[in-house]
Amino acid sequence: MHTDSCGSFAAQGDIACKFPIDGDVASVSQIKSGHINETYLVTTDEDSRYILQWINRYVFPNVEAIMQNMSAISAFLREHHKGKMAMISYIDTLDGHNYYDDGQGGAWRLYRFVPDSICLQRAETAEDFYQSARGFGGFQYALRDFPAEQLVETIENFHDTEDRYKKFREAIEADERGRLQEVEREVDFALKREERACRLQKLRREGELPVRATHNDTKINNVLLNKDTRQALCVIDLDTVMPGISAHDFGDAIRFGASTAAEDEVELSKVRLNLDYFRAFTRGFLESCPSLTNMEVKALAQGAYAMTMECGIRFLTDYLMGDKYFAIDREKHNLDRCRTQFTLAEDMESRWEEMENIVEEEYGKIKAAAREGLSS
Ligand code: GN1
Ligand code: MG
Repeated sequence: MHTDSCGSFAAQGDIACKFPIDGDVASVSQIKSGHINETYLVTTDEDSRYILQWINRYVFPNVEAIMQNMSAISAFLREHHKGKMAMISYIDTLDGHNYYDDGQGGAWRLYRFVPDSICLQRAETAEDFYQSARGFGGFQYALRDFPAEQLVETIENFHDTEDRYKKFREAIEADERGRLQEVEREVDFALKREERACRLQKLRREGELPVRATHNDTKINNVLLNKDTRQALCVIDLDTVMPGISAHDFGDAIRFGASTAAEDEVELSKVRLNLDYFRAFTRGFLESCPSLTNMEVKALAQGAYAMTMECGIRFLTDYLMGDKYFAIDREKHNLDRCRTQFTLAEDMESRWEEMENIVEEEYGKIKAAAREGLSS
């Protein structure tokens, strides 16, 4: 078996053999994508390719629940949207389990690499970003009648921004790594914006925003595009599909994909909201998800702001707690990530009207086209 230059992947190769793969493992390489789970590409001597994933049990203690949610969603999409919404399917282990427990705390699962797919870490063009919006919007639309209450909450209060603030305060209080002094400016920035960051929570509680089965982790690297047409092929990383609100799916995609810089950029002057990308995503999301209510559409810009602030305080909370949750590649990585999010949120504040106008304009165009369709 071939080993990669960055180390031996023999262990992952052995784990892949616990599943009924075609041929013998020829090579394993790590795909650097995401901060929680670890992902590997496994190729066999028969040229079959698989994606093997190690599930982080600190973040997902209930592996059964994530696999159960996934099966429920797959079954629903197969029944109601046959052929329209591609889904990855996990392969059972040789002894019939939907994941492999390595006996050392590790949980592993495997699926076939989706042919002709690419996974982008950043949109190369506004069109790529538009396509990712079609993927996530289409996913949301396909699940519009899915009984969200049947899903297990795999991470409690995941996008409950108020609860995120509560945990943030606890981390400040505990200051277990003595890092508080260094981040006073960031703490102050976050606390001043608490009410604004939590506005959607209130609307959800008051029943103004419907609770649906949402993806909750809509970074562009969670939708596969066709490598030739670059159209959305399939939404992946369904571990956080849970009851939620649509504005969060819109918003998380924006905070990651419509920023002019990487999530961990250290040169903060490079971090801005790219309004062309914002428009492209809005158009794709609204076109592919016509089931959104007027209130949901009105909440989209706020969703982008809420997700950016929330992610910023999550990074900061983890930094204060000693980097336990998000994988880091360097010292202060989580602090750098927090700073980009806050810079982006501040930029959104100054471009609020433009963001709202874009949503309104794109929504107007879609409604006008629908009316025209009806009358012709
Ligand atoms: C984590 O691992 P990844 O990149 O799919 C996190 C998201 C954050 C994101 C920040 C389960 O997602 O909520 O928005 O990092 N996932 C979980 O980049 O916490
Ligand atoms: Mg993820």
